[in-house]
Amino acid sequence: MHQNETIADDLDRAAAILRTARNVAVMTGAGISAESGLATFRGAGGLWEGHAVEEVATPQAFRRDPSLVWRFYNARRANLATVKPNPGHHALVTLEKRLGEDRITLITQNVDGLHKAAGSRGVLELHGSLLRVRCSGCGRIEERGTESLPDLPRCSECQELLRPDVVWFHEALPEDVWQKAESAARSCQCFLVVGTSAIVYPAAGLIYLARDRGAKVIEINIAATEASGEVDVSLRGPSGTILPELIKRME
Ligand code: BJW
Ligand code: ZN
Repeated sequence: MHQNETIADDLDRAAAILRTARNVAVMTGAGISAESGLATFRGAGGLWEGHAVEEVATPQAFRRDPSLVWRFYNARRANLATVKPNPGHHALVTLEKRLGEDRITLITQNVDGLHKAAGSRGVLELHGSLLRVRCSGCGRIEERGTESLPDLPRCSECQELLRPDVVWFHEALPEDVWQKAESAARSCQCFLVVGTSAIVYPAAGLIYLARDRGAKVIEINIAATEASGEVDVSLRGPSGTILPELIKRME
């Protein structure tokens, strides 16, 4: 069969799964924001190229050299002010409107805030947000958007160091957010996974939790991932093109 026909067939199969599901869970990763101009984490041109992950995304790194860690995060926060959501993010807003908020849960590993910026309402941010800071002393959380911060920003209440409100390796995910994500994965009939390498746990485990509970799994990614062998439909291509096409085919 011609390759384009295979893709068209897979899109139709995926659209049929989405259409017949009572509840849908979507989990996104850095790939959905790639077409907004944000680097993904892994691979050539990735955010961590030139940075050892342990140097910037662990609590140990922050204790060792907080100013290095803040420079890395402040550069990413400043860059966020220059980007906007792409057609992939917008398609998920359309899907939320079409299904109604009670039938869809949008789970993201991303810390870029682009789903909310696009207008998605119920977003579960598993790994926190670059737009918030948290006090490493008193735990107070503040929205600071993309405003410029010093290399060693301090809490106005207790003077301890602030940190980005993101989840680093070896840290627990926010408990309430995780509970909601797990419950959505357990109770959906369709789990749509977009633009993630599915390497990082516990997030990647949601894919298998949903599948083991009987959900059909659809993957959208430009490349094969850790999860590709386990999914029902694999849509290979950029999410900014595939997601709008998929939503169109649900009509
Ligand atoms: C496109 C596209 C296009 C491109 N269209 N697609 C050994 C050592 C240490 C830890 C562990 C270990 N073994 C296991 C662990 C646990 C660890 C883990 O999973 N490590 C793995 C690397 C093995 N996990 C943790 O530590 C977690 N915590 C934990 O386990 O706690 C235990 C605990 C329990 C109770 C109490 C206390 C502790 C925490 C994980 C936190 C992850 N945080 C990060 C950083 C966030 C802050 C920041 O941004 O700096 O989250 S890591 C990073 O990876 C980020 C992402 O959300 C996450 C996932 O990455 P993602 O989104 O999948 O991006 P990429 O780059 O990997 O993939 C992009 C994909 O897009 C690719 O597939 C492309 O093909 C595709 N793509 N363009 C569609 N246009
Ligand atoms: Zn404080």
